[in-house]
Amino acid sequence: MDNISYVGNADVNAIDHLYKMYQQDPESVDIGWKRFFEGFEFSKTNYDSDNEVPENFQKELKVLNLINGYRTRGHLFTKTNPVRERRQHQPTLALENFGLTESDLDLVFKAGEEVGLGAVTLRQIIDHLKKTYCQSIGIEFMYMREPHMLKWMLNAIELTNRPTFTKEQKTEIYKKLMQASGFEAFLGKKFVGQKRFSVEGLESLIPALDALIKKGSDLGVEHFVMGMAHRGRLNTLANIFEKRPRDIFAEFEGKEFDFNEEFDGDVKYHQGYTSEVEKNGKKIQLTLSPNPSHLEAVNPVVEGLSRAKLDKYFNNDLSKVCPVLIHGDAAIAGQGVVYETVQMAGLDGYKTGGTIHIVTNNQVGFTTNYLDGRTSTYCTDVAKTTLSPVFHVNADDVEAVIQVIEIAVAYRQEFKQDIFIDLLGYRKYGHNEGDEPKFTQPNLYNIIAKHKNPSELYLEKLIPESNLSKEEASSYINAYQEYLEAEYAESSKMSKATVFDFMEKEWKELKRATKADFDTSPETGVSKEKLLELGRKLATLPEGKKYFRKIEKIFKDRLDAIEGDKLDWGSAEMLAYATLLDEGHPVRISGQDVERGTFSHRHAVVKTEDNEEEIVTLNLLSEKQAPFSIYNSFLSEYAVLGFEYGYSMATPNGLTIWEAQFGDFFNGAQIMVDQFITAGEDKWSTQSGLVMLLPHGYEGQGAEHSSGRMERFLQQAADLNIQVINTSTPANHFHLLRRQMKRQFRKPMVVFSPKMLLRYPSAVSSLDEMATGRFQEVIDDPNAQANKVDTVVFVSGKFYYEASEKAASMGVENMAFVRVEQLYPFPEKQINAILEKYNAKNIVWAQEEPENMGAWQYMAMKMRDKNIIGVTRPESAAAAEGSKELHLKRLAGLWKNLFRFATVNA
Ligand SMILES: Cc1ncc(C[n+]2csc(CCOP(=O)(O)OP(=O)(O)O)c2C)c(N)n1
Ligand SMILES: [Mg+2]
Repeated sequence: MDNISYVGNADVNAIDHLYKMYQQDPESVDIGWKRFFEGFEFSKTNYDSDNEVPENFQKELKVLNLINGYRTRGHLFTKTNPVRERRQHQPTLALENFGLTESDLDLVFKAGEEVGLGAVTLRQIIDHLKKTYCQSIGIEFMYMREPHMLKWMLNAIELTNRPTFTKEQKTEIYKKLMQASGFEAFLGKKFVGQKRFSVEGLESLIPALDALIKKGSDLGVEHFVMGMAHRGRLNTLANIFEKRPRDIFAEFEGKEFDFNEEFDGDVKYHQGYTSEVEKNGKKIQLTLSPNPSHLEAVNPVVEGLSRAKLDKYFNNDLSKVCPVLIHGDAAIAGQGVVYETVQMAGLDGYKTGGTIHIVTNNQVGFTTNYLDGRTSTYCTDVAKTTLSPVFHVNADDVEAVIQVIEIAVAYRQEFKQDIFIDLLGYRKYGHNEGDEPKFTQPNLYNIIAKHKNPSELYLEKLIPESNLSKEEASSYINAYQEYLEAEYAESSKMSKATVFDFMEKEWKELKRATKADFDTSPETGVSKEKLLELGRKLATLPEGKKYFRKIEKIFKDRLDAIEGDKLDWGSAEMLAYATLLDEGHPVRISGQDVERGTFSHRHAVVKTEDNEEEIVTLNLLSEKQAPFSIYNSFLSEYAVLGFEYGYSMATPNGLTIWEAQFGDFFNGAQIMVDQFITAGEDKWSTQSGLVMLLPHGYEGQGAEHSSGRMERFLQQAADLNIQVINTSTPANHFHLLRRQMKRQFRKPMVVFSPKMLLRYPSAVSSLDEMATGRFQEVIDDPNAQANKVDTVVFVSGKFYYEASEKAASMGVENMAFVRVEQLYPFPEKQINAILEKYNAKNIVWAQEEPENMGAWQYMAMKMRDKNIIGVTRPESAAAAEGSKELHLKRLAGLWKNLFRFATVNA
């Protein structure tokens, strides 16, 4: 039975058995077979309905089995590769593999109705199937599980077969193809040997994107958000986004950017772009996300950008925004973030109504042949994770490419799910224009050198069809070349290259930060009455519902904390959100288990005990409030952080937060931090107010539950790129979160958030501390008497409590414990003021992290003129000790080291 769906093992008895099962219970067989039997139930009605299956009915079954064979395996026998023979796959679709013979070819079969032909000969059926499934398009879709979707797809491909384009449409397609080739040829001529990552061999990408936008806009899409790597990006910018070629040429000419000094910029094929184009009389918004070299990393960022646009402008109408991801064949197969992104597609917190994935498949990754690039048959096999259909299409057959693009966008609009197009072409040159491909693929590149480009091939088809004359084509080619020449002339007059504002519309109210902006923090207090009003609302569960007793207690404690003026971390955090929501700033939080909170401190979402109704008190504040969204993420860091980064880039007015389960796990998303979060503004002049909450602190929980790797962020801190924070009080956390929305610019922020302090009796704040004031970058020691202090110990986060309490227990009075709550931007003025106040003999940085981690090396650098002394755990390869015992032992060593400065005996 296992082999029954393989046509090579087609055994009529087995099918007969399956059919009997189907008759007893249609649900007992696979959907493919169910569909298959449904389709020819009609045949049966024409035969005697006794239990014996007559011979001609058996033959009908064989023909149906053959139809099924083409549908499921036809894609293995296509002509989709323009430059190579395809690999051989077994079993083939030969007649004998279905128990049929040549002599059956001219018999008439009712099974033809299954493919919309009516009763016709087997020859006609096969001819139709070959045209549909085994020419320039190969389709994988029979694994789709929903019958209505399967039916839609069958209709789209079998009934439409090859569409006939009008003369005008063909001319349009030709023009786009000609522009794609013409643009590359022009760059090749003017900028010899410069990297441009030519699209040649896959030029049909350009008419494909053009058709995608046209068809998509006909079907209601108003905004396309795209992500793509190097290949064909400049061509896409010029011919799809309508970026002026002169601006691209100015970049090729190496002109300086017209921008401030600190801006480092990025290579021309990484910059983002936003534009508005007109298609069929409609204005369509196009966004191309900036992109680092790290292949596929942009995928979740595009999804986040798309989701933000859906939430903000379209009330979550998924038909209005369409994400498009363009992948390389090697990258899509090799990079795990593709899988993570695909897994997000249907999740409540992340869905964007289906992504159109296009693979620019040139059958090679740099020098690596596709055979060494993957185990799966196709580079797109990740699509099967979500049972998404895949079209493999010969990139030389541009009409076939347009056909599948149009089906894909219609499918996406109909079902709001992902779909893949594997555009199979070749790479005309080496990896870049200075690279020699014959070192590694001599045979293939001999063939490619002689292969005509797709626009020539298309012209050769159009001329005999009388759809285009040679003269007309020449006039189009000449006009385009003249246009490029004119643009080239303009570019040489430009003194600087332009930096384009990415998503200017969203960001026009905001400015860029300067150093002076960090001298102090803005006022972020909220009146006590307002805090009490909002606090009561967020801490009161709606009446008339049944709650778990422990939850009622937590909410009562929260209310008591607010009314009793002793706010713990969780209450202060919730109040920060409530006030921001009340002031019109949407708040979005995602991460693993964030709804309750990993450490059970948040309870932003409460489930009723009897029917699991979700109660979110932060959405019950007032009619006018901004929305609060909180989502438990799936178990990913890389894609989720990328998504939230993208979301924040499109949502300057909202607070976007990603929380790690423990800070230790953030490094699964290290690429997002290095390539986007810390460097985005410097490379692409984009801004983001993303907040990363990384639970951090040495509490004896082991090597992977202790450290958010502060040292890594501090090493990257430069040019005011991020804010690195380790706060110690609920009130400061409150001001910190509010500050993020109350400045005229946005900066990503990483917060080493506490675990222990969530329930630490002395880590509480009063409403007064939140009603006035601002975020304090540095907090002086409230207990120190300046005249007694000869040693100033700078500390950070929860370690303050441990160190100062230890000192108090020892009766130490000569040491002041000063908290550096903001590590970067370095609060130099505030630190100097404190040092002046104490005029101490010893200046110490004390931390619980090992010597090679934490903020020590950074502080040593920032305070190198102050003879600062470091007190740390000993250097360590692992981030923390593996047991509580060893943790305590090392802590004892740390105290010994620190309190050598004490003037009392320990
Ligand atoms: C994550 C990552 N690893 C390695 C590289 C280096 N690299 C640049 S292009 C390339 C090959 C990409 O092949 P493919 O995805 O097929 O795109 P193509 O250049 O063929 O269009 C590699 C390995 C990179 N940019 N990113
Ligand atoms: Mg490739």
